[in-house]
Amino acid sequence: MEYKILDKINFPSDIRNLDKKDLKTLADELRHRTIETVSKTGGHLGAGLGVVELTVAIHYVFNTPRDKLIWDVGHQAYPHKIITGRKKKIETLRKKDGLYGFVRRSESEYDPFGTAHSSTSVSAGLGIKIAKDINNDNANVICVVGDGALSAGLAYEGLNNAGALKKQLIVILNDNKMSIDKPVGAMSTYLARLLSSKSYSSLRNLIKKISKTLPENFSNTLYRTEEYSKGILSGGTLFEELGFYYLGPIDGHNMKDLLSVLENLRDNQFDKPIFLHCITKKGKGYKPAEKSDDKFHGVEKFNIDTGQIIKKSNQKTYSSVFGETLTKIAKNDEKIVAITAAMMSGTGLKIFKENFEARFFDVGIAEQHAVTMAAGMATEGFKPFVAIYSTFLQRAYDQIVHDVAIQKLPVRFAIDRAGMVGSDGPTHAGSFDITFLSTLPNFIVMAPSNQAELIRMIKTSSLINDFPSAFRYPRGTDTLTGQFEELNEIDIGKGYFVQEGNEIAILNLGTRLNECIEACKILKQSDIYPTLVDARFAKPIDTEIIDKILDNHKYLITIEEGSIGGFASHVMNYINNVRVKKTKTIIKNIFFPDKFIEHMKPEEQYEEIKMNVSSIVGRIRELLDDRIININEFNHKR
Ligand SMILES: Cc1ncc(C[n+]2csc(CCOP(=O)(O)OP(=O)(O)O)c2C)c(N)n1
Repeated sequence: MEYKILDKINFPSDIRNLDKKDLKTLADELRHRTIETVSKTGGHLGAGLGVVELTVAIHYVFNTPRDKLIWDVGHQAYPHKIITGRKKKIETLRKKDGLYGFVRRSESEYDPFGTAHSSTSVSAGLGIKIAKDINNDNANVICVVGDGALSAGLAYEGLNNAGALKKQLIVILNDNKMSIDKPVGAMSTYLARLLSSKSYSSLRNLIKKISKTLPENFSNTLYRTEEYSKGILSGGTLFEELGFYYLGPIDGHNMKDLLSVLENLRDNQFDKPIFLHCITKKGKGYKPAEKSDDKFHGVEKFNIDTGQIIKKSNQKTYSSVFGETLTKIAKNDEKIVAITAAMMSGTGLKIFKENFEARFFDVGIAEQHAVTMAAGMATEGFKPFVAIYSTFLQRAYDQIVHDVAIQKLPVRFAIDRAGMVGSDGPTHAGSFDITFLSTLPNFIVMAPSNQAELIRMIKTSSLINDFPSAFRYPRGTDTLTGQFEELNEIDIGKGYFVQEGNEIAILNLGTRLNECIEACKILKQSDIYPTLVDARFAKPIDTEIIDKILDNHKYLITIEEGSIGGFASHVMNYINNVRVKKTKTIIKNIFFPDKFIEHMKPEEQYEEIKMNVSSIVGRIRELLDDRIININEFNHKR
């Protein structure tokens, strides 16, 4: 498709050469290009569509990349990527060797700070501003943060510090009244009140307020450009109390208003940071997105005309198995409560909310709070299930250690998106949870090898009342075999033999089990019959089963979808430091390599890290080839 203006734009410097009246057309074209792209690549759409005007206006007014622009989360930065030198590459988004689905420093000088987890922008921006000040560099620093991201404590830590330091940082609130699901919390209500409050509607009053609060030159300029000051208010807000100049709310899709305000911010000196409140619409300009419940927050490839997703799997996701199972168990156990940190749909908990509204808690993007709140509930005899993606749980580590593990509170962690996650890449991969949880005293850590096992583990953890427990499961789908009713809870710390063979044993933790089964089938053709064990527990490990393996096998391979220091480390610790009997069994451990794995399809990732079927076969053959070499050496020496 040809674009009248966008085709001439490669960098923000091209935009700055445009006539102001063409910026609206540029924004419309950029919006269209973004829709066109995401329909082919999949990814985050709604958020980007909501900031198209803001993106164009910021790059037009400010001197990026010298002025630093920091997008919170970074999922809304696709339009920004298109006009900052990545127009041709945009269709490689989220693919192997292609552009990243969030923001990363290595991709462009227009991306001064990597993001993907939410609510970091103010802290990062403040750090950059402080450094600039020390270097006598007066470049502007602009952070764009969403209303959803403002539910996280980290955002307030940044605002609080910025207010106290009186740095001339520009924070733009992109208020679309949406997180992924509906936004939650008192802040969301407060922002809505700011928007609707009648007392701010009179232009005369507004100007008066502004004149009182803002530096003189700024309010004078504002006065002159009356047309945009409609709706602007200042003073008396929470943000003022935090030490900011508060401006807004303004219409974040009105190019003229945006330009006037941003130019004022650029051309004036302030003795405090600025908080500019912009009202935007998530999914703006694309009807199917505007109408959908999640405003096309994250989508697969879709048909542009209809908005229909092109390929939908009819298999069940692990997340939905979790949500449905917990809902069934909760029917007979009124102590069960479910907690999510802004990921109700993603974690499959919508069904739980529909059934038990009063026992469901979406705390917003507040993982730390979610964990400590769950710990509080556990002290009162409740059975909290905290469903958080592995990668986001990293943020709540001290709460896990200090509030849960040390107090031995029976909080249940449902850890979604464990292992490789495909096109969301290293910022979203669930690589570390086995390691960081199983290192903690008192924790019980499980990893189901399939969806039936997941059901068993949810049932099991509902019965663990003396310890914290966790079960971790991957993104994606599988075929569920087995009925809820017939799937019983399991014994703590007990694995099971999937098949008994000889010479070599595979000790698997998690959903590589299918690959191991396939690998065994292939090896059988070469008369190799491995024993295969599903360990189920990373902690406590099944020492009885390990003893049996060591007594009867020359070789042992452990396999898990996580970093070094996890399951294998506990197995090796048992063998080397705890077990009295020495072993001659040769042991290899398969886990994630010591590097962050790039974004690509999950199957490509597992191929790269040598954890797919053919690699598992290859690794077993390698071990057995060593056997031949060893025997040859032995014969030779004789
Ligand atoms: C720490 C963390 N938890 C959860 C997420 C998942 N997540 C990505 S975007 C998003 C919603 C952000 O809402 P908002 O800041 O309002 O931006 P919008 O998508 O509405 O533009 C969430 C919860 C995340 N990126 N980081």
